[in-house]
Amino acid sequence: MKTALITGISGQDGAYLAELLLEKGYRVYGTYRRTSSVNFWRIEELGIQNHPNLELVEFDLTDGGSAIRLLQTTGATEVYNLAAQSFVGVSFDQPATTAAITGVGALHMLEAIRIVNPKIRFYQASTSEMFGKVQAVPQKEDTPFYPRSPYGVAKLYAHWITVNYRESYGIFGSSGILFNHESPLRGREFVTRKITDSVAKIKLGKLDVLELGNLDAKRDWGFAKEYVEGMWRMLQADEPDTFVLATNRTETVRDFVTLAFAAVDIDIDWKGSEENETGTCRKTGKVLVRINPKFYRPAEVELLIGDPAKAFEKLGWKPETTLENLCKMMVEADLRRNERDASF
Ligand code: NDP
Ligand code: GDR
Repeated sequence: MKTALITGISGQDGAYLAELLLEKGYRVYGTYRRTSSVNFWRIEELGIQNHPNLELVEFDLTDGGSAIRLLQTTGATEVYNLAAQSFVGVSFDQPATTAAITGVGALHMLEAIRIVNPKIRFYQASTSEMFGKVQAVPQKEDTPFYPRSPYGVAKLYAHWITVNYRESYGIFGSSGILFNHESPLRGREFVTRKITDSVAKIKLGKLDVLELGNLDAKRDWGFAKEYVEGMWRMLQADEPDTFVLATNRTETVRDFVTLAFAAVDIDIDWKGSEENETGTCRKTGKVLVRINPKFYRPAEVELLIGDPAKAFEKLGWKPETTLENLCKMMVEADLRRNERDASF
């Protein structure tokens, strides 16, 4: 039986990856952080929390010694490093914490691999945020990096230290440069899920207006469940490498809002510009979306669109779910949750 370790199992990707590896017959160790109230809602929604081959272990990525013990005690031969302070907005307020977890955290895992068992295969969760300020369109593996947030800078360190351990010590370290991927399990602080949850609440009369920041930002949004399959494929390849996973389609935040309202049969009419822009219901004239500058970022990534050709060619990976279907799936899940639970 293959044994895998996933850091960050309480997050979106950790939950989907655990589900996938359990289906493939792996023994899975998933790490979570000690907090005053640990929350496993994602693995509970997937129904895997009591799976006999799943073991949850307490771990903090900032603790290098405990990374060594973790590899010694679990005997994992594949390590997926998904844990991170992953919210770009927060990284501007907590840059040092972000650097320690999101950047140096990857080094702790790589050092532990070098010490405990250099044959362990390592996946690093890199990100399109490393491309940041547009240097080329679409972005691919050889596009120059220009991160625009403390999060992006920290991830760039983690990416290069993975490449460095591959080249210096022959460690099988692969880096997946994943563009935004979403799902009903996405955290509510991220824009897609904030939108789909708010649209569900507006539809059900639980919320009046959705407040957002930059509506012009363009993102390449895919379905998370398909992206974790790509992570797994990277660690099954003959050689460690760097791969972009993306859909090669980009849309604005405004477009995603329009799609989400369309999923509940509300037609949105956009009026005004910049801070005064509003989205109104075409039928009733009621303002349902407005700008709140508090959601603007000190520096923005304006346009992301990725070319996943290398992943298709070398891994046979390609995205399947359209943005329309992804958005509908998320709105429907949020409608169900909001209907079921009055305090949701
Ligand atoms: P989430 O924010 O949903 O999950 C992050 C996970 O990291 C959580 O389980 C969190 O635990 C854990 N974590 C945070 N800090 C620590 C720490 N100090 N020690 C141990 N665990 C910690 O992220 P996603 O699932 O969306 O993303 C997974 C990874 O992929 C992240 O590294 C992210 O940066 C990266 N990524 C994500 C993309 C996306 O679009 N989703 C795109 C590209 C890269 P807790 O629940 O306790 O907070
Ligand atoms: P991102 O995702 O920063 O791309 O990072 P997020 O959903 O937070 O923002 C996407 C874009 O939407 C704009 N935006 C808003 N964002 C949020 N969160 N809330 C708002 O109210 C809002 N209004 C407009 C943002 O300015 C931005 O342009 C995600 C994370 O999952 C990272 O961990 C990952 O590495 C990247 O995707 C790829």
